[in-house]
Amino acid sequence: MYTQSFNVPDVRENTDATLPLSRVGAPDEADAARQARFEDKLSADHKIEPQDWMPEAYRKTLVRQISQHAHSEIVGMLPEGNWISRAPSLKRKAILIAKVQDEGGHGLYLYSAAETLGTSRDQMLADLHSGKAKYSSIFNYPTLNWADVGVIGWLVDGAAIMNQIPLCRCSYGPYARAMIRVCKEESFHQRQGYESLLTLMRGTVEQKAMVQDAVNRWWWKCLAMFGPPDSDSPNSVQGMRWGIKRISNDDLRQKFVDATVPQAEVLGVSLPDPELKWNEARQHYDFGAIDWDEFWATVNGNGPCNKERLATRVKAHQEGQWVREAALAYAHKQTQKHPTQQEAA
Ligand code: FAQ
Repeated sequence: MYTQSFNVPDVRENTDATLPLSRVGAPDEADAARQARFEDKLSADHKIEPQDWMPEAYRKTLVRQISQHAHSEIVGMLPEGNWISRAPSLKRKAILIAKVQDEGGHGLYLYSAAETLGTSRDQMLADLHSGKAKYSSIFNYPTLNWADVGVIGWLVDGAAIMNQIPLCRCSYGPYARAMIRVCKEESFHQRQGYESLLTLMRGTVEQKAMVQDAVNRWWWKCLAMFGPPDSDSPNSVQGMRWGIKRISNDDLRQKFVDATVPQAEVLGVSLPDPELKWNEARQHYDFGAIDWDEFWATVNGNGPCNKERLATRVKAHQEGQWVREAALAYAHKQTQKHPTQQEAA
């Protein structure tokens, strides 16, 4: 699996890049000054931009997180995309097409943000297609009925927004700016999902049962989306020190539960957790234990749909080869025809 932990060697100019920091001797003055400027910017809550010096471990961490995020967006198109041809009305079909297309757009903003760190999109996609790169666990579960589409909007997009709002304040400028637009669009996704479920809950007994069944299947998976408990999260401490992560996995999970329980009440569905209860002393909902074995099995490639999702992505990429070639050939032709215009652009 794709694992770039924070303890990668910190590569510095004019040093043996293969040695970890502890073995390269005292940093020279220029290094110390660059590191100090970087730290000062973080302390002042200023953004780090692509042209700025940054420690190699910070760069790698961002490439890891942003590329995983981008992969999640494009793999995340598949479970809902499965329902485009079976949407129950023209209105629902148009909304769903727009939503799935938005997710593709999010992938593109995120790949572009990651490319500013010096890793090519081809490399990131190769890592996804070879199974080396991670993407969100949530997209390895099947969408079995139409209510799953509404529940993905309500709960999966809801969890994604909860996680992504703090990323709008991430210390890396291009990621933070991409997140602002992504969050606005995710907010529409969440509302459309909830509205679709409200409509079903005003329908027949069968439609209500379909919603409850979908909620039962997705609830625990959505709680796991926020990542392992803080005590088992190897990347959190440094990610927070660098201002990449602003709120911990457990705190975001709690915020999501607290925000979602009242929404479930309005909708008229129950959440499948007998231990879910308001805790007056904590002023939060208590909730039951997440099955972390299942989460890790899914993250490690053994969820119900991992193989299918990856195969679909690889096939789409291969079948799109001629489009990429045609676009490159067209761009090349335009450069030949109008060299000055291209330069000006
Ligand atoms: N699935 O130490 P931590 C969406 C991995 S977008 C798979 O806590 P970190 C939109 C983690 O990578 C959803 N792997 O890691 C949409 C790490 O492995 P590594 C995606 C997971 O980075 C909606 C290891 O476990 N959102 O839904 C998961 O500090 C509807 C240890 O974990 C983002 O990517 C997981 N759920 O925190 C699209 C947001 N959780 O890399 C279509 C940006 C953890 O060391 C339809 N990412 N892992 O080998 C983040 O905020 C963070 O990366 C976390 C993980 C919170 C996901």
